[in-house]
Amino acid sequence: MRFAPRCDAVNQLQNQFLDQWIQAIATIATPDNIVVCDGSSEEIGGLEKKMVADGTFIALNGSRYPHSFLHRSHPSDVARTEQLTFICCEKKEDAGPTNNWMSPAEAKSRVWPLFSKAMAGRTMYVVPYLMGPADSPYARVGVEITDSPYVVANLRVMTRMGDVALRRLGNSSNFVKGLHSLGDLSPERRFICHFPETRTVWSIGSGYGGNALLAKKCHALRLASVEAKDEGWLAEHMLIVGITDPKGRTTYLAAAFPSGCGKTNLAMMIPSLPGYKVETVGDDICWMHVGEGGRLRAINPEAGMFGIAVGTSMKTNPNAMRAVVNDAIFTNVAVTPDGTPWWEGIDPVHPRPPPGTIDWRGRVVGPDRTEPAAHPNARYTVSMRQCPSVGAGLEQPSGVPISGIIFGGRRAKRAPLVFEATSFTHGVYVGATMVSETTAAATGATGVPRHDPMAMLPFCGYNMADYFRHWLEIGPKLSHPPKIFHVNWFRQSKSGSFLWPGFGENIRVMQWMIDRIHGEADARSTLLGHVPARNGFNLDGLAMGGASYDDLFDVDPDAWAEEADAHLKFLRIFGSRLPDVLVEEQAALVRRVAEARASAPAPKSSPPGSGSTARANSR
Ligand code: OXD
Ligand code: MN
Repeated sequence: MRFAPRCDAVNQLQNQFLDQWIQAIATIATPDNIVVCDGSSEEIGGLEKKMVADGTFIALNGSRYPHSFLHRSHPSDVARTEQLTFICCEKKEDAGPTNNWMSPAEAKSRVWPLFSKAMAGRTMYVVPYLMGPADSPYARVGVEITDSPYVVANLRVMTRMGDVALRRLGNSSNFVKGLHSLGDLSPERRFICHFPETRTVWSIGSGYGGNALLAKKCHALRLASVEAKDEGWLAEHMLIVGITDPKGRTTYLAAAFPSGCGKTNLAMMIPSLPGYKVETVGDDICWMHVGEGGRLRAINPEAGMFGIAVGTSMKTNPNAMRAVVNDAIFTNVAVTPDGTPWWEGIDPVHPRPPPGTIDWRGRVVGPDRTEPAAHPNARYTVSMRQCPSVGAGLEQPSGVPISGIIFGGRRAKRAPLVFEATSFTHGVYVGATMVSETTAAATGATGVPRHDPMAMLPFCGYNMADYFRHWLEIGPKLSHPPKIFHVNWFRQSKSGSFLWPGFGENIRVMQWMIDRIHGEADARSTLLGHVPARNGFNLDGLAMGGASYDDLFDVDPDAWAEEADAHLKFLRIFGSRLPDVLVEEQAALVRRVAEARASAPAPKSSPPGSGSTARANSR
């Protein structure tokens, strides 16, 4: 039998709750050593050396990518595994029909034993972290125990980690307890279990970011969404961006897109229109409170980005490219013979990797190879502070005021480029009935349309019917509610090309939204809500390859009749727990569809036609 070492550093913590928990875990997991991380550069330097020595990290070209590393994961451990992710609350109905549920008792008998001796021969790292700016009343503390030094290195970038978090915690028992072990990395023994009632996470069998960096999806979304419901705030899968327009006004918006649909690109877009400036506050997670003056105030709880590399280039996201040239961790990218990271789309002029490139699995890419060299979900981890467009909002303790909320899906058809909800309640309906095509960020088939309400399907830690109700209850608390919009950068022509150029041109859509927020832009009413008026949307100087205003904004009543049926079918899965008002909104949509059908001129407007914008991963 192995005995866990006592951790002297823990005794110095003077937090009996943390001390007891660490000792309890060590007794079960039997690590060889325990290290309580302070977040210092000496500490991370030592860990990096160790990881380079044992092959966990490969140092990249030190002059082109100083202090940057490549990590190759196990080939079966490359994305979030939603089917192995569980909400372990006492009552199944509190997890709701969109979550996998496991009772706490079952988790104790099925998952807990997997931690037994799981850290034997390994070091157990105790990683205190703070979500949110150090001085923010909205910031929260968590502690992740992990046996993965790769996780420690990532958490150091993604959160405010180490002493800063311990100082904030003091003697309190108020912290999220995350326990993570790589286990044997077998998908057969992989579980990501969330216990909202005890603010605990158990994750075993995966080193992948979304499964293993417990501060991120597990704490800042799944557990925080439950806390937010109980306490009257919102924890959302949203970017936060500030846009200063030529009039000198800065307007902050939060935007929910499913994983891999371009949140990072929008958060740090370089606007194509003169006179506009973008300030990046967050690229993935947003915590919003009802602040003074009845406005939503948003903080980004994270300090770094865990972005999708594939498709990122100087053309699609120059700010991300500039952010990752030093102090970055790359996961599952390819590497060129001179030690620089490479991925599909990095250089639109040279789509093939240079000769001698090594793929994400460590194999040389031959000249006839058709398979991608980087994994489609290859990632970079980098501090938000390295992003050239980062703004002071990132460190603003009270957050930034949110004037607009955007919901966005990836839809080849049906959803127009942008529309505005007619009220806060209608906006909640629009978010609740969002549909988007799946991407490589989660395992499983890609390109399959699915309902992903508010981009929170994989991240809401409780019954989504209650989540919708919570959103509906926030509205009346706001004397300045945000306007709510829906966007779709991904609409395609009949020939399968994107109709909208996306990226920096998205500022044109933001321009219309901002002008709407300030009561200045014209709109046309449709069965979905308001779309830009024909002469109220800025297409000046835009090469759209023959696509027109109608192609972008056409709303086909026949297609939306089918959509409305699909909305109802989806909403019905929540049974009597669903707020009635959402069913009423669906009935109102059906009525508007019928009116539009009755008044539709014959023949119908032409379907999206000949646009020829090049394909890209996310826009
Ligand atoms: C992410 C995701 O990593 O949503 O942000 O999967
Ligand atoms: Mn995400």
